[in-house]
Amino acid sequence: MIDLKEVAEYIDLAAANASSVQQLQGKFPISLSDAYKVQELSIGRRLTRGEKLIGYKMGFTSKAKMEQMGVHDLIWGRLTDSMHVADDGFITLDKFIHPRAEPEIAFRIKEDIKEEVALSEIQSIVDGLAPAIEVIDSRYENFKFSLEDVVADNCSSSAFVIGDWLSPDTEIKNLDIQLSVDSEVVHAGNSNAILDNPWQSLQEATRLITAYGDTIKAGQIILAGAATPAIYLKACNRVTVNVSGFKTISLNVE
Ligand code: OOG
Ligand code: MG
Repeated sequence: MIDLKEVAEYIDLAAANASSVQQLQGKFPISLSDAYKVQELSIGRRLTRGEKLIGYKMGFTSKAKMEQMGVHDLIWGRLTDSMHVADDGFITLDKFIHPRAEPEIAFRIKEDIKEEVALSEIQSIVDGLAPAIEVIDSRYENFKFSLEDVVADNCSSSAFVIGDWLSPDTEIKNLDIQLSVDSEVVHAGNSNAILDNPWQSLQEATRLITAYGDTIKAGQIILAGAATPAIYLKACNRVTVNVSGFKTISLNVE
């Protein structure tokens, strides 16, 4: 029997020490449902250390991401307050293993959500929309993982920047999105790359997260998943994300 607490400690220590570990296969071969349990246990360790759960993230909601990482299933992970970086703030490379950045859209949830919400109703559960930069940092060697590996590793979540919240009526479909490094556009995409409609990602989040047994709470944030491939970060990079109609946001790497 694999002790899921031991697997959670293995992943949590890799993240806390910013040092990569071997993929679970072989050492800890676990099922997908056990991988979600490991995620909960490893985030539980962070919550015990005083971090607060402030939302969730969706992953592999675009073909660009699925193809870049070789995983073709929707996944979800948890966000804590310690992952939040102010717009135009800094991250320090030595706190990460091999961080990458990607452009996202964030939803702020208006009311507690305990069950799946239909796509036709989904806008009514949001009170703010914002552009976001997600920093992902797989705890596995060479940024390589299986579906179970990445889920156990909290879907590579490591940091995120959120722009100013705009009204929930703001258009988020069919918007141009640009990911730039040092003022050069590295990836250009469209918000409809996120499940053909970014609202669909929030719909899936309500389905998957409530099926697991979590309540998405009023005020929490959901990241919709990247619209373009991610890029590796290097010292002194300044990353910006522009989602048309929203103010450009940025992240500095030191
Ligand atoms: C896994 C997380 C995927 C997204 O936006 O699709 C993700 C990874 O790529 O390391 O965050
Ligand atoms: Mg992401």
